[in-house]
Amino acid sequence: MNHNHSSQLFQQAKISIPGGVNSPVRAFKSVGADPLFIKKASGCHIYDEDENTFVDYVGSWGPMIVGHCHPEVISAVKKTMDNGASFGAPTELEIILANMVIEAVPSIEMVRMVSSGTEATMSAIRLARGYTGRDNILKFSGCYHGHADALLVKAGSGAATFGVPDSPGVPADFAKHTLTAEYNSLESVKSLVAKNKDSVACIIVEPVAGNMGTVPPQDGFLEGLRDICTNEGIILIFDEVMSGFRVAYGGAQELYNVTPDMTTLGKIIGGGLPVGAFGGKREIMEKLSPSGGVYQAGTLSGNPLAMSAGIATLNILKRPGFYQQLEEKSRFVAEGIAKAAKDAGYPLYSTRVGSMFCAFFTKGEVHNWTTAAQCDTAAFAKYFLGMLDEGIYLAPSQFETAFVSVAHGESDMEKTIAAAANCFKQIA
Ligand code: HOZ
Repeated sequence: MNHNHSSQLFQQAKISIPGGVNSPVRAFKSVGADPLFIKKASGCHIYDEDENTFVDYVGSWGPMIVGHCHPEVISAVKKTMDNGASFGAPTELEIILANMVIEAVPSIEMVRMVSSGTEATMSAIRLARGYTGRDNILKFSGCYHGHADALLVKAGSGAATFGVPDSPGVPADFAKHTLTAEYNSLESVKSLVAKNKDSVACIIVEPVAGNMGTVPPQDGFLEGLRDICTNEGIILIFDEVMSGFRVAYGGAQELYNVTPDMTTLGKIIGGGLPVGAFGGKREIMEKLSPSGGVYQAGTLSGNPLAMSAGIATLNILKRPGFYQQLEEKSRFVAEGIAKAAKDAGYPLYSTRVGSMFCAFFTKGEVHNWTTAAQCDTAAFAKYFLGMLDEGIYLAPSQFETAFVSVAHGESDMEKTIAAAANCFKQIA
């Protein structure tokens, strides 16, 4: 497969853009290749600048649950654009999307829109600190909550992929209030909370971890966090930027029936346009400026184009049978890949929650960052490059999640499984 044009563009990009990319996870650095430059996408397919077509399991890192260029989303955005791209003033669209989010997500009584997941988590933490009057926060190794200083501590996603989970540039003084526990280990949480009695403002967790590969919560983990937070006066924040409207319409909190105090959202609620949101109990949210004193703001917050793309997307998700169909497709492709590995005698640990899945290149089980980090990343790189050559576009890192959309057709998924079978045979 020819990638000449993409490689030329990458050389050009590197002159003017650090590392040639506007977000590190887009670089193919950890798999030893140049990134593809994408020209367009439609349904579950993306097309690069060399006229190659791929079945896409990145889905813009999560938002494209209805597929790329869904006609209803396109038409909603075009209609809104005709009236103006941004006003820096309230619009009715913001109320409509806010109400849809409140109706869908059990923990959210009020919500504020922002422009990215990073802004959502950063602001949610400020609010939790302002509300409780406490400074410490607790997160989990391998979880990624965007790139705010206090959260770039033992972080997943690109920070883990490139081996800098604690980023240079974050002063030790800023990171000292971030406590880090082991995902799926209530013991590690209890011990930190006990050592930092009455000083932990919030526990922030990906209820389905999606930034160290896909790591589901083990039975009792989320319930245990809920109990600890309730007993200790700690705000429980579910970071559902990835899992929100993805693993169920009401997110992981609906799926696992555990209600946090606050929730962060992004990705799907913007239908592919830049968006984020954080919400929760009214008494907490009302502490936010201008009703309260905790400051947070943004020129493009609640942008009309993003709101209309989000509303159109959520309207599609609400249709009867949507999640059932997505579940069947996701099961088919994820189980097909796992079986292909087994048939080739290749050791793999497969995980899936709804349309989020991962093939971990390890013999052992993966329940946290310690076990995820044991994966054979060199074998993953071979698999990634083999799949790319077969026309399958995966995230270029072992420590990311594959996303299925409702636009993935049977032939696309059969092609994916056949490609995986070839790759496993070659690397076995
Ligand atoms: N959460 C996404 C990756 N795991 C973010 C994408 C990005 O960092 O660009």
